[in-house]
Amino acid sequence: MINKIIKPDFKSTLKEDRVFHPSKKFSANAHIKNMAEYTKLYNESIKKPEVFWAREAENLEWFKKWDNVLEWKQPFAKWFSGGKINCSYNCLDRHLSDKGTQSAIIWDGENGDKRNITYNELHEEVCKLANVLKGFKVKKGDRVVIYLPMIPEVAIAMLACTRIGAIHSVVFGGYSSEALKVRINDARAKVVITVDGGYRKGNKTRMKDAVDEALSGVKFVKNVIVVKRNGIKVQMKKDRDFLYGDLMKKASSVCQPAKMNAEDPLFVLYTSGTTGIPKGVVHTHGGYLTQVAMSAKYIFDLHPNDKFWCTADVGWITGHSYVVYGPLLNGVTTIVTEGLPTHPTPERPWKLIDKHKITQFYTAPTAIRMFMKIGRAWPARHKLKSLKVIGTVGEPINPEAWTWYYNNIGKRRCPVVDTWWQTETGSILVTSLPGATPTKPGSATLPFFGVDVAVVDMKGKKTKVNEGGYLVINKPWPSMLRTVYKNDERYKKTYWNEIKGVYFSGDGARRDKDGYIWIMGRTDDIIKVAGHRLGTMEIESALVSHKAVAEAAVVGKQDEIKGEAIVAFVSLNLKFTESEKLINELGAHVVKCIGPIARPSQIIVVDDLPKTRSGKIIRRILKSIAEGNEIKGDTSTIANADILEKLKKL
Ligand code: 7RM
Repeated sequence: MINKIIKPDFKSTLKEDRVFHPSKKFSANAHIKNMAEYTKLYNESIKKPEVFWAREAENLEWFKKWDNVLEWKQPFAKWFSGGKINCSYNCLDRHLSDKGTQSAIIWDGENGDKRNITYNELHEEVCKLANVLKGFKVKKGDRVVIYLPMIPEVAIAMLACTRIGAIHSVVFGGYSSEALKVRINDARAKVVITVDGGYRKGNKTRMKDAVDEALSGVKFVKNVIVVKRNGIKVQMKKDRDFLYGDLMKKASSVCQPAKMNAEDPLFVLYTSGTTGIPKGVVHTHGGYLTQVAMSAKYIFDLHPNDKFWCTADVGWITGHSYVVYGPLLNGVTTIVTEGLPTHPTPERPWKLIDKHKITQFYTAPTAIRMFMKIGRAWPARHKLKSLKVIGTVGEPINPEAWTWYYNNIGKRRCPVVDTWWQTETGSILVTSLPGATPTKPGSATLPFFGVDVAVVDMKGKKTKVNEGGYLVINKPWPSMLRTVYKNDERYKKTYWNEIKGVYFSGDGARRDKDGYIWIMGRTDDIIKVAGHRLGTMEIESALVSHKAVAEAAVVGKQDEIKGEAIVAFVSLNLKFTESEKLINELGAHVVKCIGPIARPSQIIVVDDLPKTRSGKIIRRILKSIAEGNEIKGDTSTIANADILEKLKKL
């Protein structure tokens, strides 16, 4: 639910008038060459969605054609129902006759390890692992949790699930055992695929231990498959845990792809919402695959032999759609990298681009700002001549970072695509098209094909030019989430009830005189820290689960690199007093409950939190305090006004 007490600050201060046009040379070879082509297709996609999407779906291979392109009983959509399809078949088998020996995955490990996996090899591995899963009695519709670092096995595991129709749920490797447990429980997974441990800045991490902890007392997980990565010693529970390598040695490499219904779930991905419990976002086969394949093709202008590098972790939606499925559905090479891009040196990404002749680079503003801070000397040493398109995703990009990216990575040659979308949307919905759209730094530009967006007020009325409002989507699209796993009510309430009749994104935005969309950030209690999506409520529940904490309120504070940083205000239980030790302990406690990404950068102890008469914490005030700003707006609703004076002194 959006926080009705915080009226979002919709005044946009961003002024940016520059416009960048794609070069003639780029446009000449692009799938979409100019705005006239974009407009024509866009209009068709909105006026005749069934014609448009049927044509796009036909680019995939279906075992059986669909009966209906769309059945829409708001808020439940069915796309391509009656159709039969398989994801791994479309990512792999379909390409083998002409691309069998081409690289499907080029992997660059954190410790210098490298692997090059051809489509033939990937197909073989996927079939083998699918047979291993079958051996563990995994059937259509069963859930498999994947808790792995960025190693090729993560893609193999996802594809193996889709081959037999099992539903995968990838859990970000940086989540703690407790966060993992919540997800395994909600999904009621039958099998978990994990690793002994990974690497972080050269140090070995322990992941199997976290799985063991998460599984204590859990009966429904029958087997754990353990990939060997960093070689640390781990415990193997008899009859439950098996080494990936041992299992694969014995597995057959012949596995027929399951014929899945278009509307069968493909995966569940947990994402933060505005309550303490994450939501299992459900995506299905037919619609998701169709829109992910076509969005990757048009937005990154994919051509045969392209090498596509998306730096996201597969634990997030960006990794699902544009590390694994988008590139493989298009038969290009995907670059998979483990560890920080700046480790062992800040030169790593630029070296990699030149070495492999990478053609598309897709990253987040937080990474761009970090590269910017480290300095342009590093990319300046590299030609980066192979790059054609560079992209950004995850948070609003400030025009300075956009321009730096354009100048220093794109070398003023490559169009920048600023792509807006969400875990729930499955694929990119607002973006420029690199060969067509004139771009404005800081704007995600225009709606993608088939996407009917609007910026409206709470009543659903369109806002005026440049006036802020809520970004909504008027009509269903193929890769939209179908529901929240096992919770249709939460799905309806969160996405289709805030503003009547439309999909509520939770983002604030404005449209300028050219119809360009400028995203202004979240209007609810979700924050983006270094591109990671976190719910303030999750962090708050972690804090109050510590014995010293009486109450907690978490807000996002503007941060030069991370976009937002986490600031926590806590009041303590009577027996406890503030100390450095306690503050450190609280930070560590959040890490234990969620993971290092959720550690507050600041924890501030207060006597009391500012509240309304009905007891709701007024976060707006805390945000101003955290950012060192004057407290603006109405403060008359505060019940405990005396606390305000104390807070101001902080
Ligand atoms: C893909 C992803 C979704 C939230 C979304 C926005 C923010 C994403 C942009 C952006 C401005 C962008 N999925 N967001 N892309 N804001 N410009 N290009 O990030 O589910 O993890 O997060 O991210 O607030 O609602 S996500």
